[in-house]
Amino acid sequence: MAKRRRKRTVQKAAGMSRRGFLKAMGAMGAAYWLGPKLMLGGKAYAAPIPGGTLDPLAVPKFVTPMLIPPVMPRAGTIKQKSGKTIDYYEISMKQFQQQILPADLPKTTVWGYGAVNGAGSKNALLLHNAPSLTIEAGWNRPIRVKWINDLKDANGDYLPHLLPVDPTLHWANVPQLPGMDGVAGPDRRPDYAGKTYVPLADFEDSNTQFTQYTGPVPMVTHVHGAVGVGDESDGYAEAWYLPVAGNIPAGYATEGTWYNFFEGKAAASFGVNWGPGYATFQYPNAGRAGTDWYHDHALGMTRLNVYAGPAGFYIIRGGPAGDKTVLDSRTNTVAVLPGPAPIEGDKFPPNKTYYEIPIAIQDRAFNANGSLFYPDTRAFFDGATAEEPGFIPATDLSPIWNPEFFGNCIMVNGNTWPFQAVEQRRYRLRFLNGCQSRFLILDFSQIPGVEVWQIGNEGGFLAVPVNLTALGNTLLMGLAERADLIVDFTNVPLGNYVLGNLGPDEPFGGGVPGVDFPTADPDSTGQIMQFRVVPPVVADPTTPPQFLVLPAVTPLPVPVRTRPLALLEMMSMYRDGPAEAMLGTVDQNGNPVHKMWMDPVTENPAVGDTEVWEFYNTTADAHPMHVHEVKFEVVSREGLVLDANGEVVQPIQLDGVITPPEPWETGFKDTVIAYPGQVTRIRAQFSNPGQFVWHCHIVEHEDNEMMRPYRIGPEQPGQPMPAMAADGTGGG
Ligand SMILES: [Cu+2]
Repeated sequence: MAKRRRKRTVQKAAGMSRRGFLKAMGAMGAAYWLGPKLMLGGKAYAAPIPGGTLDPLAVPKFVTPMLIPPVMPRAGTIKQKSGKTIDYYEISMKQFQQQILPADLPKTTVWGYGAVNGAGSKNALLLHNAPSLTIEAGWNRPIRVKWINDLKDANGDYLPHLLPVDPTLHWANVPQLPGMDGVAGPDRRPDYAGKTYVPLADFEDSNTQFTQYTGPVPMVTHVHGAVGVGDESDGYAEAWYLPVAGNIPAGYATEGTWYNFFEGKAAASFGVNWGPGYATFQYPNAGRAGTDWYHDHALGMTRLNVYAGPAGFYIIRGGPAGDKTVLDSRTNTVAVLPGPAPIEGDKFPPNKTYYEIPIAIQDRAFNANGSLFYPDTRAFFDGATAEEPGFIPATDLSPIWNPEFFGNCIMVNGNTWPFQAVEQRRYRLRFLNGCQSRFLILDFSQIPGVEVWQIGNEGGFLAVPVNLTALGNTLLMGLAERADLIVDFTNVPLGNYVLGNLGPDEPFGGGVPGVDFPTADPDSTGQIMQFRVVPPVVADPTTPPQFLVLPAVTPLPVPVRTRPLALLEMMSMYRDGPAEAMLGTVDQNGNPVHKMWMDPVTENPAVGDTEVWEFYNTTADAHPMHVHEVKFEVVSREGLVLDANGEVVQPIQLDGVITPPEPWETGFKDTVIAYPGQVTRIRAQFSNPGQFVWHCHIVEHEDNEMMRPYRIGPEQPGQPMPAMAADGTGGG
């Protein structure tokens, strides 16, 4: 299918100006999308962000104490033949109700993970929550998890999705509808030729119509940041599985394309048996100590599955880059970092005082009855309807999928706008941006006297502590990025203060808040949570961050090759709006080559190779790029030559303006912001053979072609072949 790129007028501000998807006002008008923006004294005020029937301004803020997630209980420990002891967990995903909104508002039906066997822990917390309990891992001590898909009702029947599933993407395709090649099977983009999309309420005739998918939900869990994990345990998007329900329709696939291959591999590697409704993964925890997280990764459904709730922290401690290796430069002895964090056996909700706290920030929207709101029509995004310009198969537009989604409420550790009491002392706060499409710019400047230092990111400790207060008291966080902060409230006057957000309520393209883009609505999404500063209980024993000597960062080996890769936006042929986001390669002449999920692997490092990957971003927006299996170094960024319309000139040319990594991008990362009009270079060593993925972590993008398989080492005997591409290629 021929595609054209959108033409747009842009201004270039340091190569990073905001040039979003969302310029076109849809036919539905201002009620459906961002209204005109008013710049007032450097602050921009946007019309309220649309969402469900619950007005975010009607949600009382700072009335709920922030939940500090306790620790996930173990089912037991297992002594391996090698003599190594591993921790064993049995964790299911279930549907339940949770008080996410303040207590006087309705509960919300969500999904979440929880332990179903606590035999290996005292005071085991067998409960499900969103976000879920924190998995505590010891460095180099493997963890084995039986992940159970238990999305069933009391009768044992499957539960349909809480949110509208678009069946026109390249998705799990549980009903095994034939793809463009006429072949039926899971993990395809169904061919709906001869049928017309209608909303669920209007669906009558399956011979001439199709609608959203309401069947059983596929799930597969990924530990984001896991290093050295086998591909069978990485949560490959085509290794999903359904719950064991009594009413799975005949002809439905109960597992994804790769499930059986990985089942055999897990049995051979670890002696574990998989069965209907579950898979058992094992994580070596070989990476540096740091803050990872786990969430669902099913093909074409990650945005919906994660939005429904299932996610949690996964913290690795100890080893050669653990807390005990941090020194105090004044004495050259082990430094004291703020703690404790929750430990196994602590209660839910906690009744202890913690000075080390993980904080997951997620955006959500709600209906007045408390249910989650997520758009069920493309019209929400830009007004495109079944009549104008029409949907797949008549056009290239998916009827339900939205290119981005911005929730109008901020949820922190599972509650909207909570508060946290903090003493006048130092805290260690591990932040995660777990939003859908929303880049966050945490703003500490509304907390007088606070001093904020960043000591870690996705790959554990930075090379040196970074004084964020000296850099403006803000911190940019792309989707899935983590920031390990020392926040010092010692000199903050007693009182209540808001942690703000200066990121935009729309796609992020870099630049200065309030100058290059309007900041988030100051009355809703411009606020994250409240800190209530109280007097200290005891003297603060922790080492001031300027005296912290962080463990040495060992550089990766010299790269053996450089891989130019492209970030691409596919504009609709029928409308001034995106049809999908894509990845690809860059050919020898500098021209991007589009690749779809179904195309054969193009990134294939040999085992042990170190490579530079270059993300050439030809789109209008920044994309947080995540590579599974490795932690990488950020090498540099460089501008691309743009034409008069602000489009990246093709063949691609470099403009020679090279910028080094930001101070908070030192050490190792697993997710990096690739700005528009730039190439972002990373360096990684690929040590463990297998089939993995790299993708954008704007989950709406990831679900619609902005994800690619990659393989370390040779093809594996017996591995599934990709479905044939529409042009007859594939199968390689
Ligand atoms: Cu993206």
